[in-house]
Amino acid sequence: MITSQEQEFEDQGFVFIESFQTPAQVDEINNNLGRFIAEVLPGLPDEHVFYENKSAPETLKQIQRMQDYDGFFNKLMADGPFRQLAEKLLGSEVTCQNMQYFNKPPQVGQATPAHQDGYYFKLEPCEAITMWMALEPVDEENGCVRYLPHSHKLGLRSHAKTGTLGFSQGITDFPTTDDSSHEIAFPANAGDLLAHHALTIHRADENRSPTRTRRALGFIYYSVNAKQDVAAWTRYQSELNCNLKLQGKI
Ligand SMILES: O=C(O)CCC(=O)C(=O)O
Repeated sequence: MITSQEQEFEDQGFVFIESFQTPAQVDEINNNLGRFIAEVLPGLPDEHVFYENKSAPETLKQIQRMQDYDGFFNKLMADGPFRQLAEKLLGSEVTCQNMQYFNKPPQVGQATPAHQDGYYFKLEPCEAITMWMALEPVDEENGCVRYLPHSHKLGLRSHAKTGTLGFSQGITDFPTTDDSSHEIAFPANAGDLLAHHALTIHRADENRSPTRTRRALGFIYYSVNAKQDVAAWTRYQSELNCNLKLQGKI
């Protein structure tokens, strides 16, 4: 049976689910995140940890592939409501790809350029989903996620390098007048979840708050029907990592 969530995902390219996790569950995630940052993060390779300013630990902005480094985050991604929702919305079994921590530290947290995740994933067919769950209140001031409804039905737009660490590619002609008039901002509370199709155009502003962080967790799942061009993906990743190292960003 098709539920309204699946219908909305299919029509709009995203769904917004309030209180996907309870306050107690969010506390448990935040506690484990604190433990991960204190104990696990120091052992991660440079290409999986990004700072706005590498010499200032408080400017930590992204962690990649958390599920590979920690049992708690592996279970959270692989086993439970996030994966179940991914399978329901995509209508297929999924594989777990990447669990990410996203922060925009106050004063320095940069904007997320408009992009389509599918441009990075190199999948055929492009069947994948990204979930994004707020770990604290997120609004227009500290940089909430913004979606362009129905954009997942219009194919991939042209992307080019952005210079933004963690979001290396952005849509070249964004925003058109049409983009600006249709974009919707999604303020969220801790535990609220956004889930978008890999072709849905999205972005977020910089953090303009002088004091508040903007912390969230991301979950990327591919449909088992999607085949990755592994050679193209590996080539792109190693070129990117090499450039980031040369620029002293990682
Ligand atoms: O956290 C953000 O600013 C955006 C995250 C994002 O683009 C994604 O999860 O695909």
